[in-house]
Amino acid sequence: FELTASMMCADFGNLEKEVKNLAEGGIDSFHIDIMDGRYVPNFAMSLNDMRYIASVSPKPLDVHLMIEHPNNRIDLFLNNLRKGDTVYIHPEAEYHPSTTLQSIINAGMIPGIAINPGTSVETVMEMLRIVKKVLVMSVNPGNAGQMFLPYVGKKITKLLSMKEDMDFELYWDGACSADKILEFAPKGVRGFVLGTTLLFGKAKPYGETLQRIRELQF
Ligand code: S6P
Ligand code: MG
Repeated sequence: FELTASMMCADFGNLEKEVKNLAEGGIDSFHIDIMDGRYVPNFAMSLNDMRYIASVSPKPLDVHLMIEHPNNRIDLFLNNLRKGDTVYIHPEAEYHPSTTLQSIINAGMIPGIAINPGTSVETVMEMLRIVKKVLVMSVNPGNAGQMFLPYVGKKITKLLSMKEDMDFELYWDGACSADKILEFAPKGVRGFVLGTTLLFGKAKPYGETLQRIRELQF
């Protein structure tokens, strides 16, 4: 399984060092939470933060756009990413989300959608045929350090059964803990976004934490 670092939880005073330590510690990619204070009630990282991390990161970026009408200025993000980076949009934030996904595909990036806890699989069904990645939100988007919402479990089970006939992989975002990885990695969830619950703000070096997660006994 893949492990991604939620960079809004990193120490911004030492961003280059944080990126280096995480990369050397074995992280697979960097998760960049972009917020506009409208689609979600918070501001997190900005375009410039993303650009900076892209410039110092040896690993792919995983950009999570929590902004209204991302297609209006999607070029600003796409022009500053590398082919093979992932861009997730929230379908509810766009009138024509499949047009936005097409812009992402045309630029050579991996298209993804993020599904909110209150959004059902049926509403995003058609987009599941276009995307390569689905980010299941197990907390409401906007903040790190929230509680896991247990009712999301049923939706993950449903998506896992659907992905057999489709071409997407499932990723977990929000309150990701060791017991969730233990439960859901064997069931087929491909990757996990690590934030304050498991990775940041701990006394241990990132490399040690990441190694312990990889050694979890299933
Ligand atoms: C939430 C955001 C997430 C968080 C992540 C933090 O709006 O999309 O990526 O940063 O969930 O992890 P944790 O363990 O603090 O919940
Ligand atoms: Mg996120």
